[in-house]
Amino acid sequence: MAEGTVCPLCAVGCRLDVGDDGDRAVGRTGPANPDGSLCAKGIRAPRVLDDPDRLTTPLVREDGDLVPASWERALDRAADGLQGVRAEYGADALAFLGAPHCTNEENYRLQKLARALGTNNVDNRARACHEEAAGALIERFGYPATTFAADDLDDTDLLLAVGANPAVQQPVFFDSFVRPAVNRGDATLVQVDPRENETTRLASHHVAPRPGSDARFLQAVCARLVERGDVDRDFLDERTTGYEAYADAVADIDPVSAAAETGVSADAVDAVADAVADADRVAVLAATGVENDGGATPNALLDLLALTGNVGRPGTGFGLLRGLNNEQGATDAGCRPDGLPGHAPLDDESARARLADAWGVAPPREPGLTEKEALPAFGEDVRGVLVVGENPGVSKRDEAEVAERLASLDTLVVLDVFESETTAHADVVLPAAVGLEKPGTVTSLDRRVQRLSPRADPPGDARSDHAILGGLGRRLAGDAFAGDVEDTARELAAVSDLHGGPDGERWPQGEDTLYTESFATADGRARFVEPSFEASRIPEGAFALVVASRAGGFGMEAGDDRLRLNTEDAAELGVADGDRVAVSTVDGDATVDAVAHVTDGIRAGTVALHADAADPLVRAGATAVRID
Ligand SMILES: Nc1nc2c(c(=O)[nH]1)N[C@H]1C(S)=C(S)[C@@H](COP(=O)(O)OP(=O)(O)OC[C@H]3O[C@@H](n4cnc5c(=O)[nH]c(N)nc54)[C@H](O)[C@@H]3O)O[C@H]1N2
Ligand SMILES: Nc1nc2c(c(=O)[nH]1)N[C@H]1C(S)=C(S)[C@@H](COP(=O)(O)OP(=O)(O)OC[C@H]3O[C@@H](n4cnc5c(=O)[nH]c(N)nc54)[C@H](O)[C@@H]3O)O[C@H]1N2
Ligand code: SF4
Ligand SMILES: [Mo]
Repeated sequence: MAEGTVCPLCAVGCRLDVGDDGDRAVGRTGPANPDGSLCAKGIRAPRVLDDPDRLTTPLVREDGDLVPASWERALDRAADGLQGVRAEYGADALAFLGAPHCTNEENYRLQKLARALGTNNVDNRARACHEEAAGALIERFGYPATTFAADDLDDTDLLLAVGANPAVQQPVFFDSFVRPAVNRGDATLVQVDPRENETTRLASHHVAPRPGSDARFLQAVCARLVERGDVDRDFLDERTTGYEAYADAVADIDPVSAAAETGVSADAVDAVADAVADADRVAVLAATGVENDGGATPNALLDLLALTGNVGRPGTGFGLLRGLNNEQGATDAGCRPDGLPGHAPLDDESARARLADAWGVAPPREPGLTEKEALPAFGEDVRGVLVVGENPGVSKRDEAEVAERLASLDTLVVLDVFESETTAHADVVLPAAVGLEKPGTVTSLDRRVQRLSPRADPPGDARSDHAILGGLGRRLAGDAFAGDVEDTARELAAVSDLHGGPDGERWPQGEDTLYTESFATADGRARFVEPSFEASRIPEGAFALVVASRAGGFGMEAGDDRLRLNTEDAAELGVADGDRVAVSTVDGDATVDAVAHVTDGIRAGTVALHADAADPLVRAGATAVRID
């Protein structure tokens, strides 16, 4: 029996316990933190337990104000609100948004409620941080998930980190599995990122394509491999489809013009192609930096792996470096509008039959709205919303717009542990327990499903999301929502091909490496698709903008207002290190102030800002900026 519980913060999945002082966590040995270490964030995780701002009682809106209410009354109000919308406008006027901080069982219950009421409008917001990589993985390999086991990275020869900063964002994963492999001399780390970051220190090679041109760089590497015959012919013949058409298409990409498009030398293309060809085992580590080009970069990375037979063997494959603690599990449990629990397609008849058996009603067949599609429809096609443990009220896209949308709903029910921009618009707020206070399972960034063990009681009248969703579900859909977390876990195991493996093992059914025999596609083969690339244009005199740390700081990190600016560019602009500069969108719609940080750690023509500082620019849709 594993000790302690799982860290409630990030998808690394370290084990920890609450220390004697109640304020700090102590590490417990676990598969993700084999030496029992924690990062600075994890150590502070227990602070939430005694936070005086925790929600401790249900709230309902009366005459414009949120006032305390009994659970009976609050749940009745919530159920009546949602049922009223369904009766008047139909089930597709409801949307269910959850729950990357919640357990697999809670997420399963949430999507079950949506589908039992007749809609596939169920999604989770953390999907957005890996949307394009996940989409490419589904289309090409089958599952939106890391294909390898983190502890197999000690067999890897070449690690390719693209748009990722695991040294900071997944620190214990990095220190447990990446750093040792590189330091032992077994693995080489090559980094592709427009700026240097903390991960760069471990890299033997840092390639900095112009922002927006990573895909072209990687396609040129693939073209080189194809041209030189450095491909795995047996793998291509036996395990893939579409290679011939793909090879024809990349034959048109020549390294010299690709170098001009990307601002990276043709030699760098060759150097990375050589490194890939020389390695027996190649693994990719990709995070939110690959999400900027409609899937072109993740697709090029999957091309590279499939071309060289670097998937389906230990120490090879694609690492989807998930962010929040159960972002992987929320999606696996079915909180996606286009897939059922266990990533079964909506039209999978055997999955549908199992669900109908468990629920008494089959899920709808038509895909629902994604969260991104649902938000603009609030107040129009979407009238009633249930939000579990996320905060759509804060959006990099447009805060005021989202606030207006939330306010225009007929009914909004929110399960959270704190008041937020979203609870401010709610008709009913239901106080939830946090990860350290509840049982269930969560799934790490490499598919490991670990059991939680409650370390404290929820404050006041707060209840687990599982219990709250049970209360709502029984009111709205009857007895299918009875039972405890164990019952839900058994049901999930019965309806999903992925769930129900041994505690602490990876899905599916304890498999460490995905796709050893076949891919999870219709014909069992990995698919090649036509490579796509659209060059982005940076206007004369403007700089390409890179935004880092978009994932925020779990509310614990202060943003930084430094503008990273290349030494040559600074000289040309007459800006010195420490000078205050104004950073504006090209048309001048939005401007932010920043402090120049002059460095060779960013390529010329490109500047970088922390997400907090860049927010107004990002909301204005800026990919290029002017500096004054
Ligand atoms: N402005 C802005 N926008 C962002 C980001 C950002 O940093 N800033 N980051 C982007 C990224 S990478 C991501 S992953 C998403 C994250 O988006 P969200 O999922 O909205 O992220 P959080 O704000 O971490 O958490 C949402 C809420 O969950 C609550 N919560 C925590 N644990 C539990 C629990 O066990 N039960 C319940 N019911 N509630 C719980 C918290 O109190 C918080 O109010 O946002 C994206 N958008
Ligand atoms: N301490 C802490 N850790 C966290 C979180 C947290 O809030 N605090 N949040 C978690 C969450 S929800 C998430 S999603 C993850 C995010 O984890 P990451 O995605 O690793 O986070 P970032 O540092 O935002 O981005 C990584 C890199 O992408 C690069 N990048 C930006 N644009 C491009 C581009 O066009 N091409 C390339 N090649 N690179 C680009 C940036 O320069 C940056 O170095 O972190 C998780 N871990
Ligand atoms: S790396 Fe992630 S899971 Fe591990 S202690 Fe830090 S925040 Fe928690
Ligand atoms: Mo995220």
